[in-house]
Amino acid sequence: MLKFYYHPSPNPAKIALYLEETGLDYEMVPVDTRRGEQHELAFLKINPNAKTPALVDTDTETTVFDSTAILLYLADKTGRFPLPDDPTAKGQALSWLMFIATGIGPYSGQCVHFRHFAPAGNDYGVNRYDFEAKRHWQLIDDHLAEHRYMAGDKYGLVDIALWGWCAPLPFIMGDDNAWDRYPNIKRLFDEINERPAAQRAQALKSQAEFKSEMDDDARRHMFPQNR
Ligand SMILES: N[C@@H](CCC(=O)N[C@@H](CS)C(=O)NCC(=O)O)C(=O)O
Repeated sequence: MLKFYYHPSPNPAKIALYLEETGLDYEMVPVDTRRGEQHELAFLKINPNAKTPALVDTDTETTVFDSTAILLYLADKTGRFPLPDDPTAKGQALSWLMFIATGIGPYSGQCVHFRHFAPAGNDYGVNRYDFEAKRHWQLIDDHLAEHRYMAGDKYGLVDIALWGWCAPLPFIMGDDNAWDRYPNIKRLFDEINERPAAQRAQALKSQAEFKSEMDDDARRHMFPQNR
């Protein structure tokens, strides 16, 4: 049995999609980060980084945190959506997977922070992260202009990782029309959204009550540097 520590946000969404695609038996454990549950001692034993997602594999008593580590762990454990065997294809798949983990995720996250949540007067930060987020997403769009999927010729692990970050793209960019800039990502996002597994992954958020307001209390939990 897999215990999946989840919040309805981009990195956990990757794991929700993987679990739904594979039909693995799992239990969703809500972690309401706007209520500070990521800082509870029991959760820190699972993820000392105090973020979602995390996974406990009770079959092997293994704990895994960080979305990309979880994807690789599950692909290795189950053989579903594996990395390619061919070294060249594997190199490409790993490169794009890590580009999403270390580029798309952190730059988009900081872009959201400075654009929507930091106190006013951070023009330098907004400019820096807006530029880097746009540059990263453009590299993905350029790649998808030449390739139907992120790695190889079929839907796979890297597409699953990318999907997690696609839904908030207009919010990240602060632009309701942001999809106009990224037609190739939109094509793949729409294709994945048609998959029943993606619809089940999106519906997971309705299985628990997550706080939606970003009030002062939520800000204290999410941005502890301001305490
Ligand atoms: N590198 C980590 C990042 C995890 C992360 O930033 N998770 C966010 C949700 S997308 C979170 O739990 N934020 C709560 C907080 O920062 O307190 C991963 O890929 O899992």
